[in-house]
Order: sequence, then C-alpha cells, then structure tokens
Amino acid sequence: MATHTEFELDNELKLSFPPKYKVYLLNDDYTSMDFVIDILMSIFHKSYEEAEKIMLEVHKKDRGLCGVYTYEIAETKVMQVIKKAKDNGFPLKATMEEE
Ligand code: TYC
Repeated sequence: MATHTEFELDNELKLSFPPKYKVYLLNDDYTSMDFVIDILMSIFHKSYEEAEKIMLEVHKKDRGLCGVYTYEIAETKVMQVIKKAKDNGFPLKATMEEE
C-alpha cells in the first residue's frame, strides 16, 4: 500500500524517500549567546536575525530546531557543533532525532 513516503509504480517498483533528521541545539548556562549565533550562521547557514531568534528560543525553551537533514548531514552538523564548541571552551551540545 502506498504511503506518503512511498510511491507504487506500475511495474511494482517502490521508491521511498530517505528518512530525515531534525538537529537541535541544547541550552546550557555557560555558552555565550554570541557564540551560539556564530554556530547557527556558520554551520546552519542562518541569517543573523534567524540565528538570534533560534538562540533565544533555545535559551528560553531549552532546545531549538536548527534544521532537517539526511542522516549523514545531520550527524556531521552535530559533530561540527560539538568540535567547534570544545575548541572554544564551551559545553554547547547538539542532538538529532528522526523526523
Ligand atoms: N543560556 C546561555 C546563556 O545564558 C545562552 C545559550 C543559548 C546557550 C543557546 C546555549 O544553545 C544555547 N549564556
């Protein structure tokens, strides 16, 4: 049976979209707001205005959505956040979960 992620073709070949993963930034008490904005602009390609909005959402609600990607890209973004934060002495963390 065809679902919203699956199309049944005449010849019974079925094609599915790859699963997508949401990447979230997590709040903490030590990472500076400016650094989080820089992460959102450099790794997630947000404008300054978007980055500031997401950073404030994380600050107030403990996590905020940064983007939705295929598995490998989401995993790479999470690792880039953690490495850049560690290199700059901040404990900032990111997580991913299937959409
Ligand atoms: N809570 C941090 C502060 O008050 C700011 C912050 C925002 C940290 C977002 C992490 O993902 C984060 N300096």
